[in-house]
Order: sequence, then structure tokens, then C-alpha cells
Amino acid sequence: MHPSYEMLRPGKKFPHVWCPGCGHGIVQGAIIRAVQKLGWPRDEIVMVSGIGCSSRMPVYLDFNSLHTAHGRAIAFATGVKLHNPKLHVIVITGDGDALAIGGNHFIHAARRNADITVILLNNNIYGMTGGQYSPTTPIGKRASTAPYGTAERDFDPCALAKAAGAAFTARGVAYNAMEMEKLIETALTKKGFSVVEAISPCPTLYGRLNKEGNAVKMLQWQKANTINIKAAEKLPMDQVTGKIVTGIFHDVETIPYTEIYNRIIQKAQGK
Ligand SMILES: Cc1ncc(C[n+]2csc(CCOP(=O)(O)OP(=O)(O)O)c2C)c(N)n1
Ligand code: SF4
Repeated sequence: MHPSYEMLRPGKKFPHVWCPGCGHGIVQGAIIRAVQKLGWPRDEIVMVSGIGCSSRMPVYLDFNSLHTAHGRAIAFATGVKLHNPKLHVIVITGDGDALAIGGNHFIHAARRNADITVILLNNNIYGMTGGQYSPTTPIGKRASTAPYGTAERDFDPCALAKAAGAAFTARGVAYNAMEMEKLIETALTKKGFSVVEAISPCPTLYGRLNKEGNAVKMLQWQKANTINIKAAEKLPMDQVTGKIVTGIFHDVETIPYTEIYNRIIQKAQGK
């Protein structure tokens, strides 16, 4: 039996809804391996998501799970962690879920330094609802709501999280599943608000609308256009522009929100 199998809910929730070639399954595999490496009991893990193709993940994984409302996963996750700080709380969210309808929760959880890990599956589009553009659709790229290309600039989720106060930010691509796994494993061990942006191709909508070819071609593009931050730092800017930079961008020791909050509770109780 494949080692990932014990983390799934076979029989109950399969077949899954993801299209052939969707990157979300690759990211799910990386999360499973990261959790297995850490050796955490499944009962101590809570996986929280909003709504979207990406947000279906907690339905398939056999952890404690909350499949909440669109954009609200981070708010639910913060509540879970405050209630029981011993739990490992992982948020699964999409670029639409985290940065459009859920954008306020994202920045304020970073500001508070909520002690949760956010895995943001960025496919640059709203997958579940038919390919509308999202806050990470690059300017000029097509979406069902932008047939001639978007006129809006896109967010860099890692830069946004850092600016808002996150303790840890990193980016990986589906093509490099081994690096993705390591980044997720590291993020999960960090105190405070940690974010891994997982670049996950959507061949069905983003790829088709932007004529990027099938799933294999999209992964080949990732392979050819990804550069690790350590290599990028040694290159002139013009050789990095247009590439996806991966790796750890920000990593600081912090006192997480949960600890500060609990100190206040103790103070109020006269302890
Ligand atoms: C309050 C609310 N507004 C809108 C929707 C419709 N809706 C469901 S998923 C989604 C976008 C999902 O995009 P993203 O988070 O990027 O995830 P993906 O499907 O691309 O993985 C939207 C707009 C909803 N379910 N609830
Ligand atoms: S529509 Fe896109 S994001 Fe959704 S399952 Fe299909 S390939 Fe994945």
C-alpha cells in the first residue's frame, strides 16, 4: 500500500473533483509527506479550508477538518488555535479564497501573528467557478471575466504576508514537489503565522484561456522558468524578471498571538 494512503479517506470521499493534471493533488502529496516526516499524530492536526477546488483538500485527508465558508478559513483556524493551542492548525486556501474575499482575514492574521500555517494554492484564477480573474492573475493574462486580458496588477502573496507581519513566508512550485515538501515541513514547525505559496497549475481554465498547453506543458514551463532565491540573489534583476522565484523569503523568531493572548487570560485571572 502506498504510504500516503493512510492519510486519505478512501471509499468515503473519492473519486475527488480535481481535473486530470490539476496541480492541487501534487501539493496535497507534498503536505502528506511533510506531515509524515514530522510524525505528528493525525488527531493533533486540524485542517481548515474555505471554498474552491483547492479548498476541497480537507475533505480528502483524514485529519480533523473544517470545510468552512468562502474566504473565512483563516478566521475559523485562528479560533481553533486560540481554543486549543496544542493543535497543529493548517489552512488550505486558494488565491481567490485567501486574497479576494478572504484578503482581510489574511492580512490581519499576519498582523496578529496567529500561530497557524497557511498553504495558499495559487493557480492565478478562480478554478471552481469557471475561471474568473483573481488577485494573483498577472496583468494582461486572460480569464473568463477578462477575455482581452486583465487590467489589474497582481499581489505577491509572500510579500503581502511579510509586510503585514507574518513570521515565515516561502514559495514552491508543483513541478518541484521535493522542494515544496521541504518548505511545507519547515513552515509547519514555525511559531507564528507561516505562509507557503504553492504555485499549482490549472490546465482546465488558466492554461486553456491563456493558451499555455496541457498539464505537462504547464509543468515544463514551470521547470524552465523557476529559480531558487539563493541563485536569484546572485543574478542581475533582468535575468530574474518574469521567473518564479522559490524558496524561503522571510523567517523570523516571534512570540505568536496564542501565547500573548494566553498571558492576558492569566493576568485577568490574577495568576
Ligand atoms: C460567499 C461566496 N461567494 C462566492 C462563492 C463562489 N465561489 C466558490 S469558490 C470561488 C473561487 C475559488 O477560487 P480559488 O480560491 O482561487 O480556488 P481554486 O478553485 O482556484 O482552487 C468562488 C468565487 C461562494 N462559494 N461563496
Ligand atoms: S478547474 Fe483548475 S483548479 Fe479546479 S480542479 Fe480543474 S484544473 Fe484544478
